[in-house]
Amino acid sequence: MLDGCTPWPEEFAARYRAAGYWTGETFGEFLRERARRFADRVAVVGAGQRWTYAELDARADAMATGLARLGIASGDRVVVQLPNIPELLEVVFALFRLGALPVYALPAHRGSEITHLCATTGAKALVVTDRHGGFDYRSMVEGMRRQGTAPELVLVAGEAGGHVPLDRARAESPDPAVYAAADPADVAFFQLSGGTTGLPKLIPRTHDDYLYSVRASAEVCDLGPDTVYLAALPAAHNFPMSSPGFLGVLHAGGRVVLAPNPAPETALALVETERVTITAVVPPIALLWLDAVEHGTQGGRDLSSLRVLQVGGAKFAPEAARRVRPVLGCALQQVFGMAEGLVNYTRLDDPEQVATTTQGRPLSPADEIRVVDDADRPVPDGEVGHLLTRGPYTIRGYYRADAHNATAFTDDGFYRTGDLVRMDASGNLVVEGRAKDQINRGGEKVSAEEVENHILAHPAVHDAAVVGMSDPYLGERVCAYVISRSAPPTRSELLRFLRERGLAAYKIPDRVEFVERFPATGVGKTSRRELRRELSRRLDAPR
Ligand code: OOB
Repeated sequence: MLDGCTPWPEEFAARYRAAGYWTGETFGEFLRERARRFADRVAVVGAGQRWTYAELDARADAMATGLARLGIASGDRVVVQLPNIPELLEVVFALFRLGALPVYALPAHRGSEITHLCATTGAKALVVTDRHGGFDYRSMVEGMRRQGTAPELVLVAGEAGGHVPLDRARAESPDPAVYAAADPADVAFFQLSGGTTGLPKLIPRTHDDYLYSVRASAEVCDLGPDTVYLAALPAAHNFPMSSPGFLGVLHAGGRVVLAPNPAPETALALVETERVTITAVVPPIALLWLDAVEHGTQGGRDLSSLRVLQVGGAKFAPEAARRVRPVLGCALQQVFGMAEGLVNYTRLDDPEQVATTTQGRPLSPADEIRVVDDADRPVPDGEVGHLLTRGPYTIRGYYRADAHNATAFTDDGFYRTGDLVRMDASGNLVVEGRAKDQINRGGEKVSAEEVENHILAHPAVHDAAVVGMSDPYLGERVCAYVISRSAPPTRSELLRFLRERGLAAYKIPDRVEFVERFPATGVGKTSRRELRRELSRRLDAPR
């Protein structure tokens, strides 16, 4: 396995192979085989384009050949930061053909995150789009160039500026000599963790483990050639990629429709015109859709094709969950997953009570679940504890992170999810809270420590503590407590400072409180728990 990664112990690998979970297929072969089976069916629709399976396959070949001529070879890492456009699929399958490894960044990431991803993975190239969501990615790259942190090769979809246009990278005729066979047991790509530490961690996923989760997810979600899946969330995230996501849909021979954004007027129009059957959103988007259909501008839409709305990434309140069927006329499926592996689903034939009040049960019979107390002892049935997990598609370690891995995993290889859950009598998990220093801002994960480090870089800041504050719409927002030196920066100055450091917009604090000192724990550490309490008192106080 790639240096810096933790393999599954041989006995587990042998077991997963014997059970038929790990089949030895690679992503390169996956598309090839799908293209043979479903050649003339439409595979992907988006940004004014409509490609069949055969076209997607041919484009991946042409792009692979072009990328090889630009110097990309087997084993190279390439940071891919593309919005929901068909080229995202073309590029990643081209990289798989070459045996190169995509590093999946989200469109919301900025210079700070992209620099870190490029550095940690030693990326050979970076693929971005020109503009998306009001942001110019070329200027981000230029900023990185000035600091000497951009890879030499930068490909741009659209108007390339001074960079290599993606459209011109494609070779006229494919050269099969450049394709390289990958080892199915080895790393296929990197996902990004939501993070609880100073810098986001990289998650190495293998062909064997990820393709298993894709196949099993497609089955649990009952996908088939008639499936039309709307990718409303950014497709590089694990949820719309593999739970069952666009990969699950390609596995089943269905059609992937890429939405440029999840706004109700964009996404629900696509549901109507493309006859979408299943889609996936985070809770705040589900709320927007419910309101837009029930009380707003989208009431007249024909959503009759929609069979399943998947909601996950953050806790979906039961009150909102119960509105899905009456308002949208489809089933609700809750999805509680993580880029590290484990994905739980409520099943499509579950009683309404289960679908609206639980976060489902593990995808695989081989997923091992432990609910434990602070000393790793199992809690009594039905009680809340820390969720630990191990299984055929859950990583055994982050990339190049030995010190962090020592605490993020148990000695026997269970991943400490940081989630507080209870298992109800039906065997389904209910997420009750979180023990990790992470803020879940409507599904977007923010590491408190990462944001604190950026605030601490401000010369007028003495200390910083970042906590989540509850929010009716996003679930949580980001609040920064700051102790300043003699001349405190203004709020807006501090926020501008953070933006200029190239921090993703969703990590920029929604609220800043300047204080004299922080409450301390017994040993004198800053008590984020006490700060959260203080904050909720403040928010509850009459103005
Ligand atoms: C998904 O993946 P990540 O890596 O962005 O975040 C994982 C974390 C979980 O550990 C948990 O804290 C939270 O997000 N989470 C949920 C949840 N789904 C994820 N918390 C409560 N209820 C849920 N339904 O977010 C992700 C990956 C694959 C599929 C779905 C979500």
